Amino acid sequence: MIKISSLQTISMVPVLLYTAGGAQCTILREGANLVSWIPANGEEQLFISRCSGTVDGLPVRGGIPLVFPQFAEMGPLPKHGILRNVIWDLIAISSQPDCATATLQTEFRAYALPGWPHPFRARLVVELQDHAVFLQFSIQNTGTRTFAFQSAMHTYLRLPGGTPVNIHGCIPANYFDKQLQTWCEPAMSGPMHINTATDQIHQSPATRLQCQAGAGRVTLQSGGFPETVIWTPWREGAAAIPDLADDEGDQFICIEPAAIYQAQELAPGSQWQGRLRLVAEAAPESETKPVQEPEPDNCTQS
Ligand code: TA6
Repeated sequence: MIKISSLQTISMVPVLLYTAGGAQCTILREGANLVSWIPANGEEQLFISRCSGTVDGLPVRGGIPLVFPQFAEMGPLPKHGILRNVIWDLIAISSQPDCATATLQTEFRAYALPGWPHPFRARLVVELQDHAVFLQFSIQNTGTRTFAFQSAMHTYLRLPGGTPVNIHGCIPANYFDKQLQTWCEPAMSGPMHINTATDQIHQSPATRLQCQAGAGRVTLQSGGFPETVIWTPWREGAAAIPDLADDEGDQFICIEPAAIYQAQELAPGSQWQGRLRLVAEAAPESETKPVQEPEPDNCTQS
């Protein structure tokens, strides 16, 4: 039996959701991070590094960290902003046979943080169904001045290590390549094929993307985010990340609905919403088998 000995311990207890059909997910109160999602009759879909927590001050490496109000190092705040490290309150939880929902919230007062003078309320609603999970992330401006912000749902999708990834459904748009530090034009057509370190900010939304690796396929449908980040360090980039094991670089890909170059503005009293629905399914066999070479023609001309 687990003993809860203090309020501090209670605040760290993760939130678990289940459906009657057997799906389950886990949300950490630290960062309101959805660190595990196992659909009914399925496997874990999200990646968590086994080195998470080994470096002081770094949030969990994996799950779906929420980025706000700054993306990466594009401002004076800590990398990816301020929500990843705070303890969120669980304000509601409910369960029906086919669906379970949790709502977490955190509030910041004005001038609580150097570099960010604006008060706001952040809320995350997670709704679990048998084969899907839906996240609704909202920010309310509780102050008296309009502010602009960047945001992302930094979704770490788990991969069978070493398997190339195909992303179907990308809307062609210019992208910023963070490795090359330059803007690029979109590829002509077809799925995006990834088997090497990649770090790109695409100027189009993840309206309906399918990430396929091996036999698994996850569909992402986002709303409210105009851009999409695609990042994986792959094998070659793992060693540079202190809280990632050297063999974990090709075990995840981050596909992140985002608002970065197209920052969002929020007037006093108003609310912005970003949404992400993930659906797990097995890929059709034709997409998982390697393309067959045509059989040699054994016919003899008569
Ligand atoms: O979203 C992609 C990215 O900005 C990458 O450039 C990479 O640095 C990644 O995020 C991880 O950031 P983190 O702060 O979690 O190490």
